[in-house]
Amino acid sequence: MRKYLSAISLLCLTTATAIGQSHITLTFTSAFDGSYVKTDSILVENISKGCDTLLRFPDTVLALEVVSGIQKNEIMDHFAITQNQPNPFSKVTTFSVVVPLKANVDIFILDHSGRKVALLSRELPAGKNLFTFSGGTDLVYFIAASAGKSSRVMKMVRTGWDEVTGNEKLDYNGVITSTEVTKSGNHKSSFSFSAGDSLRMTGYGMTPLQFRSSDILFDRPARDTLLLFELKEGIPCPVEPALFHEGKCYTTRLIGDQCWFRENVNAGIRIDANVSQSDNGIIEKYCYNNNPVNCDVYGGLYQWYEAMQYSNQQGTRGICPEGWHLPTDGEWNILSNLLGGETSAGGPIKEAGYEHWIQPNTGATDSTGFCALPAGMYFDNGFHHFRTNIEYWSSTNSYGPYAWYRILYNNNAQLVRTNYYEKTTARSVRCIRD
Ligand SMILES: [Ca+2]
Repeated sequence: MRKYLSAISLLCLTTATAIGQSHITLTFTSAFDGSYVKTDSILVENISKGCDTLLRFPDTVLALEVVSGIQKNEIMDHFAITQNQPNPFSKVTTFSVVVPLKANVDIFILDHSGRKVALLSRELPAGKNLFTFSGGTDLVYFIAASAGKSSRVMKMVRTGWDEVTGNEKLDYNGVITSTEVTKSGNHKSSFSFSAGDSLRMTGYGMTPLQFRSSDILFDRPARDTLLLFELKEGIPCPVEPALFHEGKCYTTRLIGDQCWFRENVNAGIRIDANVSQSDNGIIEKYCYNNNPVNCDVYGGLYQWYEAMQYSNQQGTRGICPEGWHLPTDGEWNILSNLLGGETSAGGPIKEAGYEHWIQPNTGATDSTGFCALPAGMYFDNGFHHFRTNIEYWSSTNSYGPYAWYRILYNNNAQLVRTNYYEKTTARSVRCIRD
């Protein structure tokens, strides 16, 4: 990720002079596990205005026409980079820089890590100035062009490693003088944007294992910006892609027809686990080993009555936000059956890899994006099974001191349904949409 951050800071430097323009260019790129991946589509929602627009690959640039609030600079509005052709490209591609008036222009080519691989500084005549770029060993490049107070960014994508060559090369091929002005990116007439509006941007792509993946970014852009989606498996629920609950942001995942939290609930105040959670109007949680850092990563651990907020009704809201509830045993069954039943449903919902799960983390693909983490549990005056198990409550009573819950293990792919240990055991909670 450090590589991408350096790319962003570099581009911020080259675009910092863009304030005052009446167009803002948002350029999107995506990574999975730190490596560049293709962004299939991007949903940009203007939360302040209630309108949205969808970009589809290879169109990953959105030029926002700022309606008001920023002083217009009519002439340099038309300063633009046209999308390179072809894009994606194998070895050589062309693009043009449109200059409305003769100007000194700096054109940088940056690779995906922000390293400057080519630079061309010269006076360009008014018109469409043509350039040829030969790719080197990278799969994604950015063109950054600046003239006076205006700057623009454009992304170029390679088709694959097979065309990898030596050094990058940037050539100037002259100018086409024309009164026609080409703007960077696509202008969406139905999509409006004013200075200060908040955008929610959802990027979609595929993981290297060909699972659908997504990420959500929030921004209130005031200048040209390069935005990086850090894609995770699964897609968010259209009805509520992300939400705040008890001071924490959660993202959501659509699995079949169900909409689940992607993170374990971490609501309430931490108390030491030798003190029982109680019906006191305050959500209380335990953190594994009484360490708050474990709550930040793995979520809180809740006794059943506390998770239910002292209701006995299955499907009750409990510690979930309004519009959500604690999943019933039947809702867990629907998820389990969708994923092949109790013997195999664990694999598609466990986070893959060994960052949190101890090896072998059998069957874990997280193809659903549910991202179950091995939070362990608290019972019998001790914390147990950290990084090897997670147990999720259902809101369905079994009998007396028992309720139904599900267990995931590091050494098999099961999603086990059981009621074996009492409601006083502290377990993890996921919320599901009403
Ligand atoms: Ca309480």
